[in-house]
This record gives sequence, C-alpha cells and structure tokens, in this order.
Amino acid sequence: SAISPLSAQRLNYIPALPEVLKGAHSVTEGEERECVGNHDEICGLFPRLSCNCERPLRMVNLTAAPAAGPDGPHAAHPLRIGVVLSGGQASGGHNVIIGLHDYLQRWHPGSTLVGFLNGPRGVMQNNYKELSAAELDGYRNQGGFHMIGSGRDKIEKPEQLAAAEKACTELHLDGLVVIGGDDSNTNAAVLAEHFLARGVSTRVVGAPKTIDGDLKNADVPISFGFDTACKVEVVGNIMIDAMSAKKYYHFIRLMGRAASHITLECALQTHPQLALVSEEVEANQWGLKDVLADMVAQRAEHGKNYGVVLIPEGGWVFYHLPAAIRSTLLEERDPHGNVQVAHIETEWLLIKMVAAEMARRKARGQFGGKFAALSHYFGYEGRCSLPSNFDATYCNALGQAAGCLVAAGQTGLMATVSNLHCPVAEWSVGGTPLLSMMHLERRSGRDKPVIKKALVELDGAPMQARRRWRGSSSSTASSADSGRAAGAAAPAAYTSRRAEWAAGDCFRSPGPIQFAGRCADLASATLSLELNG
Ligand code: FBP
Repeated sequence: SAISPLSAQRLNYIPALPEVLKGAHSVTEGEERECVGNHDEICGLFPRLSCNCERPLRMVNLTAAPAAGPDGPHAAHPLRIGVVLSGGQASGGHNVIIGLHDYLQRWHPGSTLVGFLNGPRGVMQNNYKELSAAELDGYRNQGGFHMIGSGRDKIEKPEQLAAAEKACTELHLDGLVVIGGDDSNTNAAVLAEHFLARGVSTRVVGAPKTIDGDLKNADVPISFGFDTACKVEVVGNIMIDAMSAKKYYHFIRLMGRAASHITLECALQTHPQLALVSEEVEANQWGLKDVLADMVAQRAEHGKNYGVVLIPEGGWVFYHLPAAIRSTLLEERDPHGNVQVAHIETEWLLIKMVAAEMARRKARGQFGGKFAALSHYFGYEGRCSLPSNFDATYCNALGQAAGCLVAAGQTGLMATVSNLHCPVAEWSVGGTPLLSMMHLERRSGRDKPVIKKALVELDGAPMQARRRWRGSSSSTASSADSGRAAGAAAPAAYTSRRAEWAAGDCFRSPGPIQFAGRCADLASATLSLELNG
C-alpha cells in the first residue's frame, strides 16, 4: 500500500524502554489506594475486586528481580491475550498493542495475541483476528486505530457480559487488555468483576487512552494521545496569519468533551488573545458575551481588530447555547450517554453572538473598531497523527506493562507508567486498581459507579503556578535533552500571562510535530505535564 516516506521512516523508530522492563522483573505490592469517592459503596458494588473490603486496594509495581522465578510474570509459558481498542482514536494505540506483543515474544515465546475487531462489539460478537508479528511490524509508531478498529459499544448489560464471557472462554484467553478512556475502563472493571464472579480465568487490564487528557490521577500522569494531539494542532500557524493579515478574529474549537486540557495546553504553547477554560467559566459563571466582547473592544482601542480565541468543545459550552438548540442536541448521544459535542459548531455560534454584541455597542457609540471572524474546528486530525516520540514510547511501555500484569495474574488494574518527567530509563511501571479511580455519579437518574473524569484544576500548576523548572535536578533529563536551559524558570501558567496576551501580539508558533532533533526529545512533552510534575 502507499506509505509515505515519513511513515516508512517511523516504522524504524525504536522506543526506549524503562530500565525495569529491560531485564528480569517481578510484580510487587505497592501503596494502598482508596476510591476517589464513595469508597465503601464502590467496594460493595465490586465485592470480588475489592475482596469484600477486607483487603485494601493496592497498586502494584514492577521491580527488578535477580532471575525469573517459576511463578513470576516471565516464567516462560505461552499466553493467550486479547486486546480491544475502545472509544475515540488517540495516537499511540498501535504501539500499546505492539508493546504487548513484544513483551509476550520476549518473556512468553509462543504466545498468541488476539485483536478484537471494531471495539467492544468485537468482543461480544467474538469477531477477531490473530495478530502476527509480520502484520504488527507494519504498524510500529503509526497513527490511527485501523489495525483492528475501534467502537463505542458498552459491555455492561447481563447479556453483553455473557457474550464477552463466552468469547473469552471459547478463545481460552488468559487476559483481555482494554485500551480506552474513562467509560471504557469503567466497563473493564465491570468485566473483571463479572469474570471473577463467574470463575472465568481471563484477567482484565486497562490502558489509559484519550486525547482529551481527562483520564489521569495520582498514578496515571496523562492518557496517551494527548501529547500528540496538542502538538498536531496548527493554532500557531493561524496566529501568525492573524497577525499578518490584521483583519480577522479566528475562533478555534478544540477537542475535549468534558475538560479543557487541550485548550489550556494549546494556550500555554501559543499565547492566544483568549482561551476559554470551561471549568473556569463555569466556576465563575462568566457571561461569555461580555468576556469576548470586552476583549475585542479593548484591542480595537489600540487599533487591533484581529486575534485568536480558543474554545473547548465541551464542558460549559453546551449549557451556554440557546435552549432550543440544546434540546435538539440532547437527542444525539453516544452509547455511553455523552452528548456529541464534536458535532456542535460552538465557534460559529459564539461568533454570531459577539458580532451582534459589537453591532449593539457600535450603535451606542461604545465600539469604534471592526469585527470580522472566521471559525475553525481542529479535532479529528489530532487523533490519528503519527504519534510523537513521547506517545510512541509511553504507549510501548504501557503495552509491555499490561502484558506483565496479565502474566502475573493481575486483574481489574490499569497499566501505569509514571515518573514521565524523568529520562525513560527511570520511568516507573506498574498497575493501579480501576476501582481506585471510581466514584458514584448520577447518570440517568441513578447513582452509577464510574471512573471520575479529571477536569482542569483551577488552582493547578498549568493555570496558576510559576515555579522553578526541574531541569537542573540531576534525576531529570539533561537540559540538552529537553531543549530548555537547566534551572530555567518554569513555563508561564495561564492566568499569570493572559492579560498580556489579550492586549498584545504575543503569538508563539510551536510549528509542526517534530520527530527528530532537539524539539522532538521526549522531555519536550506537553507544558501541562511539565508544570504538573
Ligand atoms: P474518547 O473519550 O473516547 O477518547 O473520545 C474523545 C473524543 O476524541 C472527544 O474529544 C470528541 O468529542 C469525541 O471523541 C468525538 O467522538 P466521535 O469519534 O464519536 O465523533
């Protein structure tokens, strides 16, 4: 098939491995964990995963072991593992599967990897293909989910759980790796509990995926795909165009169904006139019309009738729309009950709203400038790019971690790779209980145990903090690796700079995603990750 020279070159990229995955290792018990909310109720709803609340929930860590023990994760017996991609695409998904494959080939030769087709539906319909080494080699470091496809079906109802049980039993699977976001990993916990209750020996392990960046917690620093998506967005180019032409406002909508992480990261990278962080708008009950119109009016006073506004697609946006539009949109939901915010042209609606307000101000003699605006939606293209070096490496390690957890007989865990601000060799690898990420949420009129979405924290470092960057510490990447001077000040947090960005022309263009050279280095992962530490 037609493969571009860059895609071909990326096939040869070899992701570095955390030290612990390079040699013999074992799985050891780690720190205790509590559910993020409603601990007792969640444990009560998952009695087997929580051992009837008799034992604390615990992380597990991979630690170096002198030699392979007979019952250790790499006692060399072949395994049969299924893998499923669930939900929206995110760059690096193929590398999770390839990392899993490489782990099995190295530590459990003769193993079989089964790829369920088109998402969770493939599990329920027992629709799969065996993934050969030759086929997988063609997807190394490639974007997309097209090797096996994805889908948004749920495995939740008794008949769906029974269908999944039948498939995993018939295929004699030792494990099922669910690569998905918060909803998909909630389903993974339900499935793991069901399998334990039914005496099915298939262990269920999750991997954190979503460009939205809202699946993260103390043990999961970031979901994969976020880094690439933020690096693909071409906001910086639009900014240079705005500053050159000096005649348009560009309203750019970015993905993030519930959280504004992508919008915030793109703002930190490119310095727009305004970035609406939905969590902040909601918390302060800001009137959007005035926030936007005041910025436009202030710039006009200085002869500037142009600029860039970043808008998250989700969160508050939906609730600021006229009631009639809202009720139509409410009818369109995905199988998880999510409103399809990707289909709502909020940027266009906001332009109309601001245009009307500027006309009103002009009629009253309160605005002497011009307001001409263009709308853009940057979303889907950010989900399937060739993964950044960071995502390629992170995903490979996640896949290897998932393989190790299944081999060690673990179930109901999410594979974790942390310490991501350090050189790859120092990354920590392990697993954390899916239950520990859960709380009860009111959905369709009843309390449901679900993985809690991580929204932008208004007092978090990317919004607020200004601290010393860790570049000078000996345990971190060298300054040459990172592209920043050792001991340099941390990148600016959004709130400390936004007034300056609103008034001036502080555009910053990070350029296209880089795969080689200093700007491609792993330590140049997102500013949000760097600030969060
Ligand atoms: P996931 O949560 O499954 O990763 O998907 C998130 C997302 O990329 C959102 O940002 C976007 O709103 C949505 O998918 C679009 O969904 P679809 O692919 O069904 O149009």
